[in-house]
Amino acid sequence: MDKLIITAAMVGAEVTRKNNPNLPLTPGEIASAAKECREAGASMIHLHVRDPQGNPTQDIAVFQETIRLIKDRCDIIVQVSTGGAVGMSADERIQPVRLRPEMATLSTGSVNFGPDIFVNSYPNIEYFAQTMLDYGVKPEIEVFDTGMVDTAKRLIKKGLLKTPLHFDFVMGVPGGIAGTAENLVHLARLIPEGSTWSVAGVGYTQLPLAMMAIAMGGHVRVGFEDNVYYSRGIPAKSNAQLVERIARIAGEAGRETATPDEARRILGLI
Ligand code: KMH
Ligand code: ZN
Repeated sequence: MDKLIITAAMVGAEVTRKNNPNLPLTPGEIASAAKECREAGASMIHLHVRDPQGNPTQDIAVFQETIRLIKDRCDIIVQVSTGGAVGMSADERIQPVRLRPEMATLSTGSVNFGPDIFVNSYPNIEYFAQTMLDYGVKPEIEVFDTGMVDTAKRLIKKGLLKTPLHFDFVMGVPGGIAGTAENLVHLARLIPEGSTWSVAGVGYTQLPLAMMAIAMGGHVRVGFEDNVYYSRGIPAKSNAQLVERIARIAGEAGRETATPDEARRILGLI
């Protein structure tokens, strides 16, 4: 098995300080949290940013400043979000890809998202994939439900996605695929041979799905975007605390965590 890549999704678009008072919001806070996560064993961050009021934004200038501060502090891989927040336009969401980050997310389908809808029309998926090709940015395919794997396969056939792909199975979103063991095994079997994958379990599914991924040879995403608790009713002290637990469990199971450069090699970034 490859070494384990831990991705920290530290900010998200929906979480607030009411959900967890330790949520990083400003570029400086996000950069410091990224360094802590790196020291705890993360090799990648999935990056959302906020405006000065703490609301989600895809403003390229905020991304630029945040990435600059992160790179000042550590060597972690930065994967920008193109999902942004529910209701944002495609043009708004695609902006950070123009900064040529190492990776960016690409959701390959629409999904009910709690009471809302996270809209990804097929023409917009092609637009995002083409833009990532143009800017030389490797996508992480965000899979919220099974059919999204099939859409990714269709994009490979059209030449809009280059293999090997890296998938992230976001499981347990109300409206998306449930975070069960059977579903994770099913998704891992569906993706094209030679792909890499990680799992992001939402809420209480985060830890058990992460433990499955460690055993299956997949990779793991944790962080406040998906889960603000350390255990039932107990808010996590930091994103790094969630990363540290995964690194510890993986170590106990004989699976070392990847450094950012090792992760770059596993993902074909270098
Ligand atoms: N905030 C969600 C609606 C991504 O970052 O690519 C979408 C999301 C996916 O977070
Ligand atoms: Zn996200």
